[in-house]
Amino acid sequence: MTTFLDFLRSRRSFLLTGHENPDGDCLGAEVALFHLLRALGKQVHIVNPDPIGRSHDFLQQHTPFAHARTDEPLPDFDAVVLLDCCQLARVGVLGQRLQQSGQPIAVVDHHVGSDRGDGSICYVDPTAAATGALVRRLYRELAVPLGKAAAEGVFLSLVADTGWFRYSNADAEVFAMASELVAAGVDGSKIYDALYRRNHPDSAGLLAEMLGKHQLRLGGKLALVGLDKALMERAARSEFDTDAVLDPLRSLDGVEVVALLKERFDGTVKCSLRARADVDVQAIVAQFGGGGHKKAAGATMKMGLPAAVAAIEAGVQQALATLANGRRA
Ligand SMILES: [Mn+2]
Repeated sequence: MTTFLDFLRSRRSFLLTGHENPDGDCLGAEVALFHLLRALGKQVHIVNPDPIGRSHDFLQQHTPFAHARTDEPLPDFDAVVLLDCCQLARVGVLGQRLQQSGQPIAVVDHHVGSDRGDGSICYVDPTAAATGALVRRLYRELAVPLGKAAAEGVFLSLVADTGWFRYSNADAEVFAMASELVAAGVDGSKIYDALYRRNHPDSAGLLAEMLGKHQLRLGGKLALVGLDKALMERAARSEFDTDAVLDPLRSLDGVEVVALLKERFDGTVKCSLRARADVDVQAIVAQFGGGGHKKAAGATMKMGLPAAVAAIEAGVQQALATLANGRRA
């Protein structure tokens, strides 16, 4: 932590970035760190590999976001901070450009093993519910008061990664922070509406179609949905968040693991796993070079959709068997 704070103090201009298709935690943490560094008198730019999605565009009211899907040169910077991920490989083409810059790379993250990523300076705590919570701690360490825009960022991080306080990672720190953020003027219901109540009219039909494709396997312990390229393309056109299929499947009695597999145009499959009980899904995706948390993890699998479905089923089956053996022992 001290080394990390010294790093923030010693550098002049920062480029903040995160993983491809940035989610609420990534964006919220970027917002909070942007305003922290500005309060310290630093120059700061947020440049993400992808543009900000429509549901998160309210953040741009108080915080400027750029993305690297243009030919524009990068702003000047003498430090990079990777948020909510630890590998330049997850930052798309921008990752290579940042590596080539030769500037030091720092990591703020809460994923398992992130201290072994591409950062030369790390502030990593896998017990933290969200990356935004780590940035909130930095404000305290540096005795910088949290402004309204940064408070919204931290709140967004917390709700994104705890499923609006429903997951087991919603610990005392999360609720204490949330209480303080609401007291500071964050309007949670306004943020909820901005995120989830402006969906494209096609969304209901897409959700029904995707849920209709679900299969229950392994005696009902695995709920799995495979989405082919054509359906993914239609979802992208309506900016449909495919994660919406996870919760209804997670609600089924007896389901221990939910798997969402999305076919991509480069021939790979992006898989997302969610565990309801004791299964460690991070260990399952690790076999395919993925990562994440014990109860929520993902990987990019270099194989076709049918092969990926079979591989995930085998991985979950093995994990369930290991768990059963452990319980018997
Ligand atoms: Mn996160």
